Amino acid sequence: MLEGIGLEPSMARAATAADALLGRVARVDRGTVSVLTDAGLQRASLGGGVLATMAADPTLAPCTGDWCVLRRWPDHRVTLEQLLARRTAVVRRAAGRQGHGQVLCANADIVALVVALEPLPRLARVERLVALAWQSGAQPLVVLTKSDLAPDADQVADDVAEAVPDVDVLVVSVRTGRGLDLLGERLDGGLTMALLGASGHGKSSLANALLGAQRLATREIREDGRGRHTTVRRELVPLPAGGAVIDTPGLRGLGLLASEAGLARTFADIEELARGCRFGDCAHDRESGCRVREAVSTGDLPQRRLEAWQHLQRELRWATKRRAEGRRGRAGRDRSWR
Ligand SMILES: Nc1nc2c(ncn2[C@@H]2O[C@H](COP(=O)(O)OP(=O)(O)OP(=O)(O)O)[C@@H](O)[C@H]2O)c(=O)[nH]1
Ligand SMILES: [Mg+2]
Ligand SMILES: [Zn+2]
Repeated sequence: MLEGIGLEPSMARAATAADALLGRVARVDRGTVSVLTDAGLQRASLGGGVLATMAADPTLAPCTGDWCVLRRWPDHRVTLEQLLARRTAVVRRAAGRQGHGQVLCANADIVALVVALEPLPRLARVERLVALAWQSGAQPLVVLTKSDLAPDADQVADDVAEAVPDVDVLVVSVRTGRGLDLLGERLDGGLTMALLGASGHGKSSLANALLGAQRLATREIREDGRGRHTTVRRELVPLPAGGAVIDTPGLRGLGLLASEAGLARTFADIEELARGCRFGDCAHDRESGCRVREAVSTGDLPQRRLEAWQHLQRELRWATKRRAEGRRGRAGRDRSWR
């Protein structure tokens, strides 16, 4: 079981005690976790050590995708005693909770940003999702869904691909089956793919298609075109052919955590041009000798892309400041994700 979903020899060494059992968290429900193990699915409560660590740092609460060590007690209780170090983690700034991010999923190898082709995707949204994915340490992948509803799917895919250099863009449809084989191949070798994106864009439908079974609930989107949050829990589902998908609830707000790494990767073209600016701290606004604005004026860099970068930079500064202040700001909620 665990072999097929990314088990590494070093992990097995963490669970050698007679009463210890290695596992991977499939889902979390208020204080109990469901854990995949070689002895089947185990329900476990949280051990004292884990509870203490979580109190100090909420991002260390067990999360879907985590590898962990369980302990089986003589009275048949099972507790989660240790989380293994995460290789990747998708973390976003949590609404209202200062300082700490919210971990959306752990140990995904690929973070698939699921965006419907109908209605027409907004490139700024895709860039923002990709920045979040780069920060996780996993490989981002853009998956454009519902191609059956979009006659100009290929054109849109080209536009998206241009906005996110270094990231592959797949066009899929669960209705026609387009692209599903290619998507499935990405999991070869027992990789884990997390599905992230706004509600109603087809994450659970994709998970079901990869699984070959209607295991996860899906629902029609509302008449106003907005999703309605059918999925309410993050869930890791192993696939029959190996590998696993993590289905997640639709993202409402999408705060960036104060890390510039994700932005730099998403806007590598701007970072590259910026090295040619006269001033090292050029904001590409009104400074003289700005190579970035020059590229905009010659048409080498789309104006929209510079604006998206500036927007995200402002937001990042705002988040950093708020974290530094260490208290709840007046704007306690995440900015809504338009
Ligand atoms: N035409 C078409 N409809 C699709 C496709 N994929 C998903 N849908 C429909 O889109 C609606 C939403 O799909 P879901 O899979 O529930 O979306 P989700 O992203 O999981 O939504 P949340 O769980 O709310 O975050 C459902 O009615 C699906 O049948 C597709 O490829 N083509
Ligand atoms: Mg869903
Ligand atoms: Zn500049």
